[in-house]
Amino acid sequence: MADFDAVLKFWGPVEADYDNIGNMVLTRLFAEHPDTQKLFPKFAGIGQGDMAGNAAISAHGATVLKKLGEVLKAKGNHASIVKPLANSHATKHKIAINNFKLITEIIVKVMQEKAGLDAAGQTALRNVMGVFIADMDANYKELGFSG
Ligand code: CUP
Repeated sequence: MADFDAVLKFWGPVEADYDNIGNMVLTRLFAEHPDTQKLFPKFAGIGQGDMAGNAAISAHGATVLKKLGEVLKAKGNHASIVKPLANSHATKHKIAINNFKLITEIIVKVMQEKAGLDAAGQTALRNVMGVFIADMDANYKELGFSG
Protein backbone atom coordinates (compact mmCIF):
# COMPACT_ATOMS: atom_id res chain seq x y z
CA MET A 1 0.00 0.00 0.00
CA ALA A 2 1.24 3.50 -0.81
CA ASP A 3 2.38 5.48 2.21
CA PHE A 4 -0.40 8.07 1.73
CA ASP A 5 -3.07 5.38 1.84
CA ALA A 6 -1.50 3.60 4.81
CA VAL A 7 -1.97 6.84 6.79
CA LEU A 8 -5.32 7.88 5.26
CA LYS A 9 -6.73 4.54 6.49
CA PHE A 10 -6.48 6.02 10.01
CA TRP A 11 -7.44 9.59 9.14
CA GLY A 12 -11.17 9.28 9.96
CA PRO A 13 -10.89 9.85 13.74
CA VAL A 14 -8.51 12.77 13.14
CA GLU A 15 -10.77 14.41 10.57
CA ALA A 16 -13.75 13.98 12.91
CA ASP A 17 -12.04 15.92 15.70
CA TYR A 18 -9.43 18.28 14.24
CA ASP A 19 -9.74 20.77 17.12
CA ASN A 20 -9.23 18.34 20.00
CA ILE A 21 -6.59 16.19 18.33
CA GLY A 22 -4.83 19.32 17.07
CA ASN A 23 -4.86 20.70 20.60
CA MET A 24 -3.34 17.44 21.91
CA VAL A 25 -0.58 17.58 19.29
CA LEU A 26 0.47 21.14 20.15
CA THR A 27 0.05 20.65 23.91
CA ARG A 28 2.32 17.62 23.80
CA LEU A 29 4.81 19.33 21.47
CA PHE A 30 5.08 22.26 23.91
CA ALA A 31 5.46 19.87 26.88
CA GLU A 32 8.19 17.75 25.28
CA HIS A 33 9.97 20.61 23.47
CA PRO A 34 9.33 23.80 25.46
CA ASP A 35 11.32 25.97 23.03
CA THR A 36 8.73 25.30 20.33
CA GLN A 37 6.12 27.19 22.38
CA LYS A 38 8.17 30.36 21.90
CA LEU A 39 7.98 30.10 18.10
CA PHE A 40 4.46 31.46 18.10
CA PRO A 41 4.20 34.64 20.19
CA LYS A 42 0.46 34.17 20.64
CA PHE A 43 1.13 31.00 22.68
CA ALA A 44 3.74 32.46 25.01
CA GLY A 45 2.73 32.40 28.65
CA ILE A 46 0.04 29.73 28.39
CA GLY A 47 0.70 27.12 31.09
CA GLN A 48 0.45 23.37 30.34
CA GLY A 49 -2.67 23.13 32.52
CA ASP A 50 -4.51 25.77 30.49
CA MET A 51 -3.66 24.42 27.05
CA ALA A 52 -6.40 21.79 26.69
CA GLY A 53 -9.08 24.47 26.93
CA ASN A 54 -7.28 27.12 24.92
CA ALA A 55 -9.14 28.02 21.73
CA ALA A 56 -6.09 29.51 19.96
CA ILE A 57 -4.09 26.32 20.49
CA SER A 58 -6.99 24.19 19.25
CA ALA A 59 -7.40 26.42 16.20
CA HIS A 60 -3.75 26.27 15.20
CA GLY A 61 -3.54 22.54 15.96
CA ALA A 62 -6.54 22.04 13.66
CA THR A 63 -4.78 24.10 10.96
CA VAL A 64 -1.67 21.92 11.17
CA LEU A 65 -3.68 18.68 10.90
CA LYS A 66 -5.82 20.02 8.03
CA LYS A 67 -2.60 20.85 6.14
CA LEU A 68 -1.33 17.35 6.76
CA GLY A 69 -4.67 15.99 5.51
CA GLU A 70 -4.32 18.02 2.31
CA VAL A 71 -0.78 16.72 1.83
CA LEU A 72 -1.89 13.10 2.32
CA LYS A 73 -4.79 13.49 -0.10
CA ALA A 74 -2.52 15.14 -2.71
CA LYS A 75 -0.58 11.83 -2.81
CA GLY A 76 2.71 13.39 -3.76
CA ASN A 77 1.42 16.25 -5.92
CA HIS A 78 1.79 18.70 -3.06
CA ALA A 79 4.00 21.40 -4.60
CA SER A 80 1.15 23.94 -4.59
CA ILE A 81 0.51 23.24 -0.88
CA VAL A 82 4.15 23.33 0.17
CA LYS A 83 5.06 26.59 -1.56
CA PRO A 84 2.81 29.02 0.36
CA LEU A 85 3.45 27.07 3.59
CA ALA A 86 7.22 27.36 3.13
CA ASN A 87 6.84 31.04 2.27
CA SER A 88 4.88 31.94 5.38
CA HIS A 89 6.93 29.74 7.71
CA ALA A 90 10.29 30.99 6.41
CA THR A 91 9.55 34.68 6.04
CA LYS A 92 6.78 35.41 8.55
CA HIS A 93 6.96 32.84 11.36
CA LYS A 94 10.67 31.95 10.94
CA ILE A 95 10.19 28.31 11.91
CA ALA A 96 13.39 26.25 11.45
CA ILE A 97 13.04 22.92 9.63
CA ASN A 98 13.94 20.87 12.69
CA ASN A 99 10.63 21.86 14.32
CA PHE A 100 8.73 20.03 11.60
CA LYS A 101 10.67 16.87 12.47
CA LEU A 102 9.75 17.31 16.14
CA ILE A 103 6.05 17.78 15.38
CA THR A 104 6.13 14.71 13.08
CA GLU A 105 7.11 12.45 15.98
CA ILE A 106 4.36 13.97 18.15
CA ILE A 107 1.74 13.44 15.42
CA VAL A 108 2.88 9.79 15.09
CA LYS A 109 2.36 9.27 18.85
CA VAL A 110 -0.97 11.08 19.06
CA MET A 111 -2.33 9.23 16.00
CA GLN A 112 -1.19 5.96 17.55
CA GLU A 113 -3.14 6.74 20.71
CA LYS A 114 -6.21 8.44 19.27
CA ALA A 115 -6.64 6.85 15.85
CA GLY A 116 -4.94 3.46 16.37
CA LEU A 117 -2.20 4.20 13.80
CA ASP A 118 -0.43 0.85 13.47
CA ALA A 119 3.28 0.14 12.97
CA ALA A 120 3.01 0.23 9.16
CA GLY A 121 1.04 3.47 9.37
CA GLN A 122 3.65 5.00 11.67
CA THR A 123 6.43 4.20 9.20
CA ALA A 124 4.28 5.49 6.34
CA LEU A 125 3.57 8.77 8.15
CA ARG A 126 7.29 9.25 8.84
CA ASN A 127 7.98 8.62 5.13
CA VAL A 128 5.31 11.08 3.95
CA MET A 129 6.52 13.73 6.38
CA GLY A 130 10.13 13.09 5.34
CA VAL A 131 9.31 13.94 1.71
CA PHE A 132 7.09 16.88 2.71
CA ILE A 133 9.80 18.32 5.00
CA ALA A 134 12.52 17.84 2.33
CA ASP A 135 10.32 19.81 -0.08
CA MET A 136 9.79 22.51 2.55
CA ASP A 137 13.58 22.62 3.02
CA ALA A 138 14.19 23.01 -0.74
CA ASN A 139 11.76 25.96 -0.75
CA TYR A 140 13.45 27.43 2.34
CA LYS A 141 16.81 27.31 0.54
CA GLU A 142 15.35 29.05 -2.52
CA LEU A 143 14.07 31.76 -0.20
CA GLY A 144 17.49 32.03 1.45
CA PHE A 145 16.15 30.98 4.86
CA SER A 146 18.71 28.73 6.54
CA GLY A 147 16.01 27.13 8.74
O1 CUP B 1 0.75 25.28 8.88
C1 CUP B 1 1.43 25.20 9.92
O2 CUP B 1 1.11 26.11 10.91
C2 CUP B 1 2.58 24.27 10.07
C3 CUP B 1 2.18 22.88 9.54
C4 CUP B 1 3.30 21.95 9.25
C5 CUP B 1 3.35 20.74 9.91
C6 CUP B 1 4.34 19.86 9.64
C7 CUP B 1 5.30 20.14 8.70
C8 CUP B 1 5.24 21.34 8.04
C9 CUP B 1 4.24 22.25 8.32
N1 CUP B 1 3.07 24.34 11.45
CU1 CUP B 1 2.17 25.72 12.61
C10 CUP B 1 4.02 23.66 11.97
C11 CUP B 1 4.57 23.74 13.27
C12 CUP B 1 3.98 24.41 14.35
O3 CUP B 1 2.84 25.09 14.30
C13 CUP B 1 4.59 24.43 15.59
C14 CUP B 1 5.78 23.82 15.78
C15 CUP B 1 6.37 23.13 14.74
C16 CUP B 1 5.78 23.09 13.49
